[in-house]
Amino acid sequence: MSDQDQTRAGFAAIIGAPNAGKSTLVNRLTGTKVSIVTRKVQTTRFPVRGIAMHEASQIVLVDTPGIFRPRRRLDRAMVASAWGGAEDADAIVHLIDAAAELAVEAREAKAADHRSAEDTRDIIEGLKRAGLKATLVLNKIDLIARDQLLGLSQRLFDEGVYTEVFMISAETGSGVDDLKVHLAGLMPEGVWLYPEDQSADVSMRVLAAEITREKLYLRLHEELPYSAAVETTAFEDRPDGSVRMEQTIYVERESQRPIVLGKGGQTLRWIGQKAREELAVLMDRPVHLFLNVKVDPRWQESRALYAQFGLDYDA
Ligand SMILES: Nc1nc2c(ncn2[C@@H]2O[C@H](COP(=O)(O)OP(=O)(O)OP(=O)(O)O)[C@@H](O)[C@H]2O)c(=O)[nH]1
Ligand SMILES: [Mg+2]
Repeated sequence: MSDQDQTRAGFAAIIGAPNAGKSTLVNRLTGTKVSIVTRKVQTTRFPVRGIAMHEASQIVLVDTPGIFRPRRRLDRAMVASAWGGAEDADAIVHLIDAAAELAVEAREAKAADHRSAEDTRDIIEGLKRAGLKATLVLNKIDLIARDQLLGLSQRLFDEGVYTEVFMISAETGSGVDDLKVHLAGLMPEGVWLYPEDQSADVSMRVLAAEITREKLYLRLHEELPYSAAVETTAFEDRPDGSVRMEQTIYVERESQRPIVLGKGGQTLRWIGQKAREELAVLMDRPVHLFLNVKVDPRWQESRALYAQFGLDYDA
């Protein structure tokens, strides 16, 4: 076997503030949708694995929940799992929304940019405390002028926690290939952890629930805050080759049920239709999807839900 044939495989954790573009990057690197993306912060709730190949290297990308100052139980579990993903990884990517950073520096920032920059500071401090080194990746460069990036990357690099800097747009794909080559080189020598043609490691039940949650947010991002969850309660392969699924959307308050249903049930129908269409393409077969809405003020306190997503209830 020549050097070229030596297979490599390992884990690369993508950490960053909420909304930095972590899930967009993981989908881009794997070339498929493994993780849902929305304009809302705190979209990703549990680590999702996407698998990318470069030559003889396999990179198992761990898309983590955003790291921020946690208040509720679900927040704590999400942040703990993000750090857990980083500590166990062979490579850590710290993804930063460069547009938000620059807006703060230019004093043109919105509240969300300030939060993002504060979370970035916390992550840098966390890396320092844990003695971890990361690859710095500045994202959303499609939104900013190139000449502003140099100063920003220098200032961040001077923190002493980064080994390399990349500038990318996860959305357009600019710079992403270089990053992939770099990560491939950081993977330790070893046999592949997944078949070469597999691009995700997330159960269809969970991914299906995530896709419905994405449509829910897409349609109701203003009206319905963070307080919804989706669970796939039945998943059945039918003899005719189709799949029959039932899902429950949990909301926290009775007043949120009519919002999800919409007038004459049309909002729920739209969500179901969009989710079904995407699932049919993803699974390459017809999908029958049945949604119902339940009010459960305590879904965020349900141990079963945490277990389903591999989160630590007691974090
Ligand atoms: N303009 C631009 N927008 C981007 C880019 N990457 C991501 N976005 C947008 O940023 C928003 C957040 O993207 P996500 O991929 O969901 O971010 P995330 O870091 O996974 O967010 P959480 O899961 O909430 O922590 C979405 O609206 C994306 O379309 C980029 O390179 N350029
Ligand atoms: Mg995400």
